[in-house]
Amino acid sequence: MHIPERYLVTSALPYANGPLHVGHLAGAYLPADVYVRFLRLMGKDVLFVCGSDEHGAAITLKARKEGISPREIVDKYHSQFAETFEKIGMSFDIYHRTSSELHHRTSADFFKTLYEKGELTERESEQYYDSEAGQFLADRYIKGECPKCSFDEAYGDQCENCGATLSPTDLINPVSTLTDSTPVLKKTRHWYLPLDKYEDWLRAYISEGELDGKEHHDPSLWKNHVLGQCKSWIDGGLEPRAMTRDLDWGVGVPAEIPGSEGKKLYVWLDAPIGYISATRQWAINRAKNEPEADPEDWKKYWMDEKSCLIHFIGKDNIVFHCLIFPAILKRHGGYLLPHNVPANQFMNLEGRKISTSRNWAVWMKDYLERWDGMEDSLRYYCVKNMPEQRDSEFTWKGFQQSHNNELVNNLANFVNRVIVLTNKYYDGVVPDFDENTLLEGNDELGMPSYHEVEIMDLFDRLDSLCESLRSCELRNALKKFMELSAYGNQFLQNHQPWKLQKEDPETVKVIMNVGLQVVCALSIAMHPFMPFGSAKIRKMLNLSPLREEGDFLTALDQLSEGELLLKSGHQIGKAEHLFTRIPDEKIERELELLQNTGEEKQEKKEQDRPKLKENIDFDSFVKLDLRTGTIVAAEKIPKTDKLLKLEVDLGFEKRTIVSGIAELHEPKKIVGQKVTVVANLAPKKLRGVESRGMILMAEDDNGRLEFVAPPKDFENGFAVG
Ligand code: B3M
Ligand code: ZN
Repeated sequence: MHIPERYLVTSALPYANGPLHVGHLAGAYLPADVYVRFLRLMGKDVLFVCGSDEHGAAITLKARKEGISPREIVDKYHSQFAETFEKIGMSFDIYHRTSSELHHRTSADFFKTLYEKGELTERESEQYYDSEAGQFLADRYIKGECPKCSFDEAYGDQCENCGATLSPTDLINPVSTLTDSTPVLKKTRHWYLPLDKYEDWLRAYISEGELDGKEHHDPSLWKNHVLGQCKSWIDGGLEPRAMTRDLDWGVGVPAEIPGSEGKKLYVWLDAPIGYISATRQWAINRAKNEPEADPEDWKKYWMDEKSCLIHFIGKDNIVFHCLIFPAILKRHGGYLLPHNVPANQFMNLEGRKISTSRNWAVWMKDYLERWDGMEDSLRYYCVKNMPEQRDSEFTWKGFQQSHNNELVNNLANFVNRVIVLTNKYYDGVVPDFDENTLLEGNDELGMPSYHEVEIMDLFDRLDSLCESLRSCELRNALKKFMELSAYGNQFLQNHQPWKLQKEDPETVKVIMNVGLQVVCALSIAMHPFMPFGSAKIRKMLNLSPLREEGDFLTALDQLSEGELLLKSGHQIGKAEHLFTRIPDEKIERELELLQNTGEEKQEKKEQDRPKLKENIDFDSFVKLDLRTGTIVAAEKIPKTDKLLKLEVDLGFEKRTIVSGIAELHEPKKIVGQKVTVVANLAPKKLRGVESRGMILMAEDDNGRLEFVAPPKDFENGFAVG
């Protein structure tokens, strides 16, 4: 196993088709930033790249909706993203974009090499074509009924109701979202990557961490959910995947390839190559400014065996980074393959999935405006609740509590006490002390002094925190950080220097010196998580901000040698507010904004209310047989996200009814619920369960879904009409 000399770390390139929210931050950006800052503090050569993903059907779709060009859309979001990332403290070495000329060139060349090496197979297939719009339809442009759950708004690539992966021809009654017309199948030719042929080596790469029969990485360092997803894809059988599309926005297939006209690279081919073009651009930029730098320096990160490639992403991007991109890189040749892909799961918000279309999110842009100067608090809360192994939850109350109880009461309080007392007792000069000053009778010959014991303990704590960071267990590392601060507080509390100062100033010097070393250690360990706060503490200590050039490693070395981080005689600065309490009103305001007030929202509501359907005659209406009932049993249907199997008592009989409400209603909580049932709906099989009827639900545009039901004491089986 090689010990990496050099790291290339990437964060998923965000789609430039909508604003960033906290789920993005906690998923793919913050973890990478914490990790990268840590590596730099450990003296590693690390390059951190990202950029906007500016191609793909989602962008043209959005442009169409807003009646502007794709270029306008990507320009708007690209600059917004760059600003957001900068404000929240993302320390990218470059934030690039895939609409750049360099990227187009890089990815087109990549495609050309694959083509010339005979790695791509050309195939004819039938795809949906919108004759009215005169264009082939990307998967996202087609909607229809899901064959699995009958949801009638499923997309050509996925059903958002049951989560099934679909292809457009699976949809029942497909409709083009461009013109609402029925698309027709038309022949087209595309180039495919024969993933099926790579099954064996991909399996060895994922399961054993082997490549070409050699050890490549340690798979035990990969997250279980990442390995699990990859294995289940491989076990499900890999299929050739089209690498081109019929689109007019994207990277063109190189003109010298016959049949290239009108063809663009598939966005999932060009986007990961965006990591490469970003690295190239970084090298070019640097070579302009630094005489000894070379525009070819990017190759060290992508081609030198001593480098290590790490992708931070969200769980929906796993197959692309763990199977498809590695396959592309390997077949191209010359490039390193990912050594780890520490994907995160999703962060929910106040009990619901974050949803852009439903405006259920904490938008980064809003946060940065309304919570100016509190970037670290969000970083702290998002690391604390990072969806590392499973989905996690953002709540505004939780945010407030963690800020007030942990950052204010624990961390800021400790730092403040040490700085204030040092100024008060010693005019801000780090006190020297007598090694032999005894606190707890540590006076046996050859035994370390009390101060030495404390310094060793500090070393152990920092070392263990480093271990967690090294293995990318960020929640754990943050916990250890807060424990160190809590320890500092406890230490002061135990010794009460403010009571001791009069009668035993020599002992107080030892206590305060230890306290100062802990504050200095905190300023270093805090830096990956909360770089702004770290700089503030450094200023209070009258130290320069960390340079991210091995500063943590140096501190550990010093402590292990018994050397102090803050030398006696060093003059510190004055206390400043590190964090201040968040009042309830501020949180209530956020909750209100989230819960739909504001005029803008009301307006949106009018638009979002479903359009009235056509009139029906009375006879059609009376054909409906609506009855009162009670849910008597409920259970989730395995392997679905939304479906519940319900037993409903209709008085005269019990029925099995399948209902798509599992995400919002827990089975055990709805037993006993009164319901209204469409009792004469023709039976239908859903996921192997025959559903006999339908439960009436009311849904609003916030995703609230409630039972339309008679009162509790109403008997079952009676007519509703
Ligand atoms: N833009 C998908 C996403 O934002 C995609 C990531 C590309 S990483 C190469 O979820
Ligand atoms: Zn479905």
